[in-house]
Amino acid sequence: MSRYLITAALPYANGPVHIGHLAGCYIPADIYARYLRLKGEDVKFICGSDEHGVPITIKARQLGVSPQDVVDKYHTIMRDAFFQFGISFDHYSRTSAPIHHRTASEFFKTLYDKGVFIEETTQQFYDEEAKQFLADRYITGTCPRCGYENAYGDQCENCGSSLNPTDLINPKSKLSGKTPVLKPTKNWFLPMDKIQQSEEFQEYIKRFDNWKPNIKGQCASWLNEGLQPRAMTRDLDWGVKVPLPDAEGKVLYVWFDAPIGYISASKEYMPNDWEKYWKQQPDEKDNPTLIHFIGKDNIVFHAIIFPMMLMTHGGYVLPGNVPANEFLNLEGDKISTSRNWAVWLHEYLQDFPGREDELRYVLTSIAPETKDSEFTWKDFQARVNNELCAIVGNFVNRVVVLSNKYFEGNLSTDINIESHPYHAAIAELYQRYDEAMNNYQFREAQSCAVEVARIGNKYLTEKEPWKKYNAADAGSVNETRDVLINCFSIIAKMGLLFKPFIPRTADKIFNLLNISAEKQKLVKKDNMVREEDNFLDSHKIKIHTSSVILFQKIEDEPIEKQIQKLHDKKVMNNQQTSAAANETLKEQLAETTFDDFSKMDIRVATILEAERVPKTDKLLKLLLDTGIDKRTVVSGIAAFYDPEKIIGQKVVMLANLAPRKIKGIESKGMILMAENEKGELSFISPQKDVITNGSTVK
Ligand code: B3M
Ligand code: ZN
Repeated sequence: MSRYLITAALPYANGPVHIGHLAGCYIPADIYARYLRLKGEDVKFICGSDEHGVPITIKARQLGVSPQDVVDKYHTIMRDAFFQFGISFDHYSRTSAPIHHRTASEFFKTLYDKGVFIEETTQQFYDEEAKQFLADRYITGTCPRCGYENAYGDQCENCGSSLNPTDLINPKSKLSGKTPVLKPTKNWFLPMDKIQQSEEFQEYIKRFDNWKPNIKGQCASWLNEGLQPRAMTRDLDWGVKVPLPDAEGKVLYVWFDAPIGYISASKEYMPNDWEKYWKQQPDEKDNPTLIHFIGKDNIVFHAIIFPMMLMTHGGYVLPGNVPANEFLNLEGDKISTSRNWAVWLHEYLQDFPGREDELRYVLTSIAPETKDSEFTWKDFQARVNNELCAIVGNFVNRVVVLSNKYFEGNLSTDINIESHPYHAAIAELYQRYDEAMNNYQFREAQSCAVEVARIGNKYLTEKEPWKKYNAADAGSVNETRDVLINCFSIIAKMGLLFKPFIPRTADKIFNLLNISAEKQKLVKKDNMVREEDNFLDSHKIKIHTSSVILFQKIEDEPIEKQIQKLHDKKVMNNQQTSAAANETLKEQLAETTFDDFSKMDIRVATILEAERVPKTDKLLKLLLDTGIDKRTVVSGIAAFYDPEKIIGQKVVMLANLAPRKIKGIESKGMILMAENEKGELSFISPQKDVITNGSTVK
């Protein structure tokens, strides 16, 4: 028996969980944990809510509540949804737990005392009005690459460039709306460049050769580029306080404390034994195996940064595998929380009560194991109806109905159920199943279980007891009984293989056939994977029910409803976004004094020349006649206007905007545009010809 510590990524407690989370991480982790338990391994499956980080503070601010309120709400919603879907965590904790703060803090202190960190003072943006340093996400400004005016300090969502806050043109604090100032601040950096060179790390990364190609590939590209030191502390007030005297107002970087959450949750669950699942043992053979299930956006943190932390701390085992999945898309579009393009688990549970296994089955059938994949409601319906109902459920029910018809459910007899002719084919499926499971190929493993049901259906159809049974002929009665018992044996095996995938359905099968929990094991004998001896006892086959409906067919109507619901959400969401934009606008307007307004020199001008700015999609370089001078303005309107067609166009401009350089061109002023809720832009021009260049707008 080996010891395994299995983790699933700690979900951020700033929103509920959707099918993308389930398919990407929680179902695969659960399948693997359940599979290892079937094999009799010593497994601890650990997870919890990630309750720190900037997204949570932003959400709290949006809702006007405290970050603790936000995480309390979502922690419960997420934990309950996981439980309902049968995700069999041994423990589900949270990073706001005191034991986590203590554990993360001690971990940091150990690294600090060992001199692992580099202390460095850097210039960070500071909001003088809110009196605090600003996390990257709290700063917005114009993207230097594409001119998009609402880029974040870490990324422009328009062109996808990753940015530093100091790259932004005209940065503004999201807290006060004011221009932030640069102020020096000290932080502690993990010297990832140096650790990358260490012998221990070089030895560790040899493991990547046996990992899934998507992880190997991503890690290789990070390592080839060369890792950079990364700050492990942040100037923020929500999180685990930095345990140093000169670190007032600083917390641990969320990606430093979150993976330690796996350790603190283990401690909370096994106060006396947790080290057996985390630490190197006196005899290397006894070392536990650590496996992290995650989505692809978390690879670097689990395969590189966390191992570096464990390594520099010392004493811990390093991850044995990080089987990350790619992303699941929904009805042709990326799943997005902010756009509300998702199937939320709590909503699914309301709309399809008691049908958790159906969703588990479908999400595994289409799991994004090697590349992004797609969920559609029609495909969901087809897989439930054509596979679960028509193949699996139908087989079980046919056998139960026939057993009642001919034997009143009592088939108890003395036969060797392993002797039936399909035994060899099923034995082979067991080997394929086992190999696929060990390689984290859960789609393939699940299909082996379905294949067992296909074999059963075929066998029953060939034997056609409904034609052969004759109550007056003892030979035909016995043959029918044998056929049905063989079918139950196939059903029992199928139930065993299905257990990690659709556990509640498997339990229904085990109940039907009186198979106790101790017998639900996969064992290895003569190098073959198989079930326990006497797994199904032929004496015990007494069926106490007249029919068994494992799965209900899904009709068109509820599917149409779901599709409609998604599209309604999209429309509603667009309206909400523009409503929110209006709110912001109202606030901004309310704050503008007449004095502020009078400072603006707004006037009419005419476009004399227009050309695209090379290597950009959005920008046009314009020469304007402003009535006072001729000047160059760079404007992000290329998606809406062809340069050739706007020569001679009258526009309204802000003429006294401080000049700024965009793509190396000095831009003096800004053209004012009207924008609809889709973000489409239009010039605003005067109605009457008497308005000429230089006329002012007041
Ligand atoms: N909370 C990111 C995420 O939910 C992060 C994972 C932490 S795992 C230690 O995608
Ligand atoms: Zn951009």
